[in-house]
Parts: sequence; C-alpha cells; structure tokens
Amino acid sequence: MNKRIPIATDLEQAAFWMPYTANRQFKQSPRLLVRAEGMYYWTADGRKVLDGQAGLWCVNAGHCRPKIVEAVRRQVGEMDFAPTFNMGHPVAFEFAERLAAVAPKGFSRVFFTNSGSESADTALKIALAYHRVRGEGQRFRLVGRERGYHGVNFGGMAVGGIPANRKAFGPGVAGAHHIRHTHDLAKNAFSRGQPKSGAEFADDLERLCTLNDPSTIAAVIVEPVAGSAGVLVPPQGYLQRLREICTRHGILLIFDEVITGFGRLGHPFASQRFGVMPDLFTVAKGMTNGTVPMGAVFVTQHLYDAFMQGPEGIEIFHGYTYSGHPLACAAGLGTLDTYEEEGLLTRAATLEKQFEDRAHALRGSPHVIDVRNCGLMAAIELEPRPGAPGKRAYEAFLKAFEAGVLIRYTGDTLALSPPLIVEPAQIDRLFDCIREVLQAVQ
Ligand code: PXG
Ligand code: PLP
Repeated sequence: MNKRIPIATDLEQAAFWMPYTANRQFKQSPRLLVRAEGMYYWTADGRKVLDGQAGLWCVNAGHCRPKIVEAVRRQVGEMDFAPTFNMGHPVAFEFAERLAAVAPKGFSRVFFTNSGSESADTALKIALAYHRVRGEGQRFRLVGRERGYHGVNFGGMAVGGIPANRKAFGPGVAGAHHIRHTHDLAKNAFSRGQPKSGAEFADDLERLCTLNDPSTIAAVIVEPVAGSAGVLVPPQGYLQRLREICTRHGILLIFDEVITGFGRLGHPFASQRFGVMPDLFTVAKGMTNGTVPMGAVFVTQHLYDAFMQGPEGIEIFHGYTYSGHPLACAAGLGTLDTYEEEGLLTRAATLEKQFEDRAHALRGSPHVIDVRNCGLMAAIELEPRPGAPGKRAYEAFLKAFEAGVLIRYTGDTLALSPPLIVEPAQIDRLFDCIREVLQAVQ
C-alpha cells in the first residue's frame, strides 16, 4: 500500500505551502491521499474513500482511466515537450480539432492555456483585443458578477466576486465591474434545478450600461452555474436576458465553463443545456480529466476572423510556454475517447433525477437552510453556527471523510460533484453519509 510519501514526520516543518488551505490546521492533522481508481481514493493509512467531488470538480471520467493513462505514457516517451510559438506539433492540432468537434456549433477555434485561471485571463484579453482590432478600442471595461469565481490571476480576480479572494490583493485591474449575484434565499430556497424567480437580476447589467456608457464595455463573464460560491443555479430566463442585453449593446458574453463544461450538467456544455450561446467560453478541469493541467478558450469563427483580417503578423500577443503541451493534449485525447465511448458527456442527465431527489430529501435534516442542484452538481447550505461561520460545514466535511466519503465545503455550504461514472448505489451512499453526518454535527 505504501507509496513514497517523502514528508517530514513533523509536518509543521513541511516545505509545501498548501494552496487555499489552513496550513497550520491541516499540518496538525493531515489528510493524505496516495492512490486513486475509478470512484475512489485511498488514504495513506489504507482507507478507501468515495470521491464525491471528482477530485476538485475535474475528474469527470473517474480516476486513473486506462485510455488516458496509456496516452500520457506513450506521449511522454515519444516527445516530452515541443514549443507552440512559431512551431507546431500534431497532437495539439489534433486535440484542437477534436475539441471543436464536441463544442457547440460555431465554436471552431481553440486557444490553449494550462488552467481555468489562465483561461479566464485569456478570454478577457481576447475580448479586449477583439474590440481593438475592429476599431472599438474604447471598450475597456470588464464585467463580472458578485459571487463569481474566475480563478486567481489578476484578470479573473478583478471580475471575480468572492470577497475573500480579493481583499488581500490590492486595487486590481482598472475598469472591472460587477453585476449582482442571483442568489435569493428568501424567494428561491429549496428550488429543484433552476429557480423560478430572478430573471430580472440580469437587468443589473443595464444599470452598469447606463452608468458607464455601454460602448465602453468589452465583455461580461459569468459562470452559467456558479460553482465555487456554492452551486448557484441561474434563475429561469436569466441567461437569456443577459444574452439579449449583451447583444443589444455589442458586449461580448463569456461563459466560464471550467466546472460546467464536459458533461457536468448532462450536456457537453452548459450553453447547450440552457439554450444560450456565449461569444467565447472557457474550459479547464474536465478537459483532460484532471490528469495533466490544461485549459482552453473557445471562440466563434466570427471572432477569430476579426483577428485574421487585422494587421499582418502575430494576431494576438498572448500565449503560454505550455499552451498545447504534448502531455496535456495526449491526456485530452484519451479523455475525449473515454467520454465518447462511455457516453459521459450526457450521462449526468440520466442520473439527475435520483441525484436531485436524494439531495432534496435532506430538507429537514438538522441545520439545512437550502438545497440547490443542477446536473450532477448539488449544494447543501447549512445555517452558520453563531459566531463561527464555516465551522459547521468544516466539521461535516471532516466527519464525512472519516466515514469514507470526500465532499467539498465552501463557507457553510457542502458541495457535491461526483465523477460522471458514479453509479446509483454510490449516489445513495453519498447522501446517506451526509444525512448521518448532519445528525452528528452540532
Ligand atoms: N473558473 C471557474 C468557473 C472555476 O470553477 C477556475 C476558473 C480556475 O481554474 P484553475 O484551474 O485555475 O483552478 C475555476 C476553478 C471549489 C474550487 O472548491 C473551485 C475551483 C478550483 C478549486 C476549488 O469550489 N474552480
Ligand atoms: N517569467 C519569465 C521570466 C519567463 O521567461 C516566462 C516565459 O518565458 C514567464 C514568466 C511565463 O511563463 P509561462 O509561459 O510558463 O506562463
């Protein structure tokens, strides 16, 4: 069982500064995962843990899938790295082609990045440069939404709307604005799927247009379903209305599909589920099943053409050393093969009813003040313990982990997003565990 774990016995001295983690707390009582397969992790002390969060919303096909593992092995032995600045390699071209083929109609061009954060910043930069190349360089404003998450780089942070992710990091990017979030507990608590009320929250964009002159706004970026902020599902008609306002004012609409992309909502992409098409969209995570870091921005042919009709030479001065990395592309090809062979990009639709029923059956369990769901995403929001926000969800997370189930928590919300290969009995196990944990948590 023992895998190499080269860590100090005194973990408090460990060199690893862990991301988004209470380091001191963690290092006093660490939780280490050492192996993964299918729906499960194994811990350093040999326990088997059901993965209720698909790694970190990314392992959509489950862990260590043979096609993906084999594709990466083959590639690393054949060509470890090749540049994509002024050079090319076939795997990157092939993967882009395959991605364009699964994307919604019209999204025929793909720009490679290495993460969701880089995808968000890339999409924002493409939007700015698009307007400029067409002679509308005055469009410099970027609009996000309260409670939005678009990664941790400066652009994504500027349009992001989770206060804790912003407060330590200074003034950020000039010209970033926010429309209000769509969460309305008073009206919409315990909505199954899309809440009925709240399409009018999209009109908040009109307010920003009036205030700032719409011809200065380059783009609006939103997650179709907000993930990090606790699974906020768009009210019925909301995305349609946002689309209409953007179109009316010549503003580009960017969907951040880093979590919703690649089957999470029962369609390959959220735009297809909701029947609303953006102008650009970002992906990462499930794109390579989390096996090798990678992200991308999809754009329409129309948007790409604007650049190709611009000045001769390099059309966009942007790119990463690892854009189109051979290992990531190989992992991505193995991932798409796996998704296609197993029908995973639509499988969530067949499980959604059971998942929704089980999630909403938690209404009435101790502390539960809301349940939200869409596709294979669900959130169970707990009443914060007075004077100790976040503590209750953290304890629920710990108890679930001790009971052999890994779930995510954010604030006082428990979030579920199992791999899309999850079986009905495993969905039952997930929710049985949460029910018991909620009984036990004070
Ligand atoms: N956009 C969205 C919509 C995301 O969910 C990113 C961008 C950034 O991706 P990278 O690959 O740079 O992390 C994300 C990432 C959570 C959680 O607990 C969510 C994310 C990452 C880590 C944890 O909800 N989302
Ligand atoms: N910093 C320095 C000094 C670099 O030379 C580079 C890339 O060449 C970067 C940052 C950006 O790195 P990446 O392309 O991996 O994002």
